[in-house]
Amino acid sequence: MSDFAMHSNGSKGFSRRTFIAGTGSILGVAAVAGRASAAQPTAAPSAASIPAGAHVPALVIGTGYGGSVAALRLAQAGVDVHMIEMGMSWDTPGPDGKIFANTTSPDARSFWLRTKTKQPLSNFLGFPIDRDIPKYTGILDAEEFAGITVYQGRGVGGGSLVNGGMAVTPKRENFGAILPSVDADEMYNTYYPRANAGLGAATIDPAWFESTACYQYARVGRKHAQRAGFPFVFVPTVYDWDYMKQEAAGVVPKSALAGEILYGNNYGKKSLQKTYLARIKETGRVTISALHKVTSVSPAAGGGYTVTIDQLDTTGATTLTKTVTADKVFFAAGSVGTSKLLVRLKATGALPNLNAEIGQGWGDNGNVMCGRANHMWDPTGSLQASIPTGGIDNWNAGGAFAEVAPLPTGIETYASFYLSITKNPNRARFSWNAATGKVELNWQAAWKQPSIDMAKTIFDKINAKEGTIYRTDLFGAYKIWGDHLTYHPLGGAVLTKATDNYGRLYGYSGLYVIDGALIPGNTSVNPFVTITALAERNIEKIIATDL
Ligand code: FAE
Repeated sequence: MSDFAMHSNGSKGFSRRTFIAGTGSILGVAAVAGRASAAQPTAAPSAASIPAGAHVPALVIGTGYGGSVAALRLAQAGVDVHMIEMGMSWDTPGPDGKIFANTTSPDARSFWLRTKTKQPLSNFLGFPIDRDIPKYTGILDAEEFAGITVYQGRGVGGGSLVNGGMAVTPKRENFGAILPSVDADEMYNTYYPRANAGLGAATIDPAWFESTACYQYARVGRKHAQRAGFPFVFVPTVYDWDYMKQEAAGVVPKSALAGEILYGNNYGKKSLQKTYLARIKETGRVTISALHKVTSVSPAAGGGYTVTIDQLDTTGATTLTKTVTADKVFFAAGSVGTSKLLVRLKATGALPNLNAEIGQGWGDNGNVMCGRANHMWDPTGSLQASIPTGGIDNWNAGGAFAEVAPLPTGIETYASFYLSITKNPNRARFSWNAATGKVELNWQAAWKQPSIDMAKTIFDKINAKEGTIYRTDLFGAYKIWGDHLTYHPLGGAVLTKATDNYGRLYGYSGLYVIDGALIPGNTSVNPFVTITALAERNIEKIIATDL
């Protein structure tokens, strides 16, 4: 079984050997060299990967927003840092010449250890569109809990590899409800600007927005919003707008205009790989171990912490378990990753002094999706830029901010599509199930109802005004609401509850949380700018006082 085609009908004939040779990292290349005819590839250690027995001053778990900010600022302060990332490095093209798979043709690269895709839009015209793929350490994880599927990025760059790139700073008037213990003046004067500059956030050229075919869907979305009395607001993104203009002019390879997004953008998007992680590389003080997963952190006999790490191959199997020590450990594995680790380590006795707030206060940022069916005389366009650029703001009146999202199918769908962020008050808790050896989340499917009600404050009104109806074919047969998922997990180790006001974990000095787990469930808009800004604030304080 050395060929993907033998056990997949969705792989488009990828050969496993060529695929692994071409994709992901030095690890992948080494794996091929070492296993030519073996059934399962084994990832050999690359020169950069952390050696067993190593001692590092600072170890960062995860390479998303929080982890990248922490590593950059520590390195700039003269601290040597090692980052541990369970996903691949995503720096080498596959046999098709591209690093990332297209949204319209998912393959092995698309999903984290699944044999079938689990696309957020599961249906089209009522028909299921998921397909078989080879199991591989792909880029998008659709992690299933009892009541909700949580989508997350896997690889060096975390969520920045797969996300929509909407870089939204919450309205200042809403900030007090988002992070009540954090000084808003400091955030809006210093840390939000620092985060936005570091991320390269920029707003679309308004004149180009008005004229380009690829944002017709957004102009239709704006028209419908405004006719129903709602403000449409432009939001900055981290896409390179000059590049997108060149895509539209046909002079560079297409990415946003070729529907790339969920499984990575080959060009144009300023993921963390192009921003914070590029600057991290320049410091020369940070090494990154990809395909390495932290499984335990516990106090070391001589001070500091013992960290246990599984080295993975591209089937997800552990090929080596390493133990290292670190003076300081930063949990930046994302809201779900950090919460799962801390809950398990507390329950199983590795970190028993963590407090009872660990695992609490988790929310879905009120995510809910829906589509509307437009009239035949109101087309949204067959060419749709995959990067959303605006939203409908009804937060204060109705509890919903709806991003006007693309449906980049390449054909005219006469549909308008939206991801709403709502003021859903429900909060869930992670807990350890000793019988199954797993961390569970007690979110219940019915807890999305407030989100649906809030989204309806916008879309019922638009439908009434336009004489249109909801699409019922995108999330199943006759199902209006995409209420089974979130893209925006937040909380689980909340600021001032599980940690102090700067992310220092209660119970252990030298352990920090520095990612979306700190934020109590909702940011009123898309979250990565707030996660980045909070990390900038916290690491500045930690460097000044703890090192
Ligand atoms: P994150 O970026 O998830 O990074 C955590 C990293 O830790 C990941 O690379 C993991 O693989 C790694 N990891 C986890 N556990 C371990 C372990 N045990 N050992 C080693 N490594 C580990 O965390 N947000 C926006 O603001 N705008 C958008 O337009 C937007 N669109 C999105 C679209 C999609 C499809 C998705 C999935 C998310 C989107 N988001 C968006 C959310 C955003 O990407 C997310 O809030 C941030 O990435 C979270 O940042 P963190 O640093 O908390």
